[in-house]
Amino acid sequence: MGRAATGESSHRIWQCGRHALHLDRTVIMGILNVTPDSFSDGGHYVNRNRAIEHGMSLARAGADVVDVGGESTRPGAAEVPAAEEISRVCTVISALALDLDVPLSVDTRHAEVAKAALAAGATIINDVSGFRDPAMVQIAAATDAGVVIMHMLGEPGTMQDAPVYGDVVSEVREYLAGQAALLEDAGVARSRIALDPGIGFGKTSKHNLELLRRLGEIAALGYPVLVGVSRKRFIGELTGEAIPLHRKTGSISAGLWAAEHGADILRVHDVKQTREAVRVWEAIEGKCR
Ligand code: HH2
Repeated sequence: MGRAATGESSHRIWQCGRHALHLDRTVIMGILNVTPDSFSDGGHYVNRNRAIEHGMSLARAGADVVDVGGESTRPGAAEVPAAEEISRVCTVISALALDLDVPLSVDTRHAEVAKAALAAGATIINDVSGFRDPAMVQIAAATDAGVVIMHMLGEPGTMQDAPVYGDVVSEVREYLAGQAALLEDAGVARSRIALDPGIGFGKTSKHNLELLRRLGEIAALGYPVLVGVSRKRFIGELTGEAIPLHRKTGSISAGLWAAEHGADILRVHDVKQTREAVRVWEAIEGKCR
């Protein structure tokens, strides 16, 4: 069952338009890539009907949010013209918004795409470029959408070219805190903001592991924390699985570890398996059901 609700709550919530996502249990964000070239499922859901069916199946499998993306951000991916990205995501979002009561999020770096997606029915802007573009900040401020501020070093095309940090966790935390303050100054309510360390975005495997190990330092900022480890390269490096589709077990392990150490929202491809793993872990933890 989805976790979005309307109305007041004394629990921690992430407010995304009319949806209030309760964070007393882990929120699962299912990934729907309407792209020909995403690193793990590129080309699977370019067809509109297949994409819509997959979005519905993510919700049936237990996704609390469905995150729709029309541009791959894998290292070296080609940039997509905004009109093409809009046409990919908006037809799918508007169809899903008619049938689903889980919140829909748009995974985009482009302000005009975010604007069109919100008009089509999305209630979350997931910006992997961390609201660097003032136009994106303005759109967030002019609406009541939830926002995900993600940290990325540089640009997708070059971000994996030997990324260097002094202390990766402090630098990512400082960046996220600064961007959250910027959005709040622009008028975005604190309750709408989630932070994401951006696993794999301008980070080596060592950086990714350090960020996960010290996730509590990011959670200590007090905002909901989103983590995306699903099928990523560092999981393959650890398990020896070169094929992203075969990285489910490693992804779920990392996701559960993140949930135990401060992640409120897990962005995943394998919703059913992650939902089951989280359910068992939460029962052992004694979290309410
Ligand atoms: N990772 C990807 C895309 N969007 N958004 C957030 N907030 N956090 C992430 O870790 C994140 C993200 C990359 O994964 P995927 O969408 O599967 O691949 P691609 O970018 O190739 O479409």
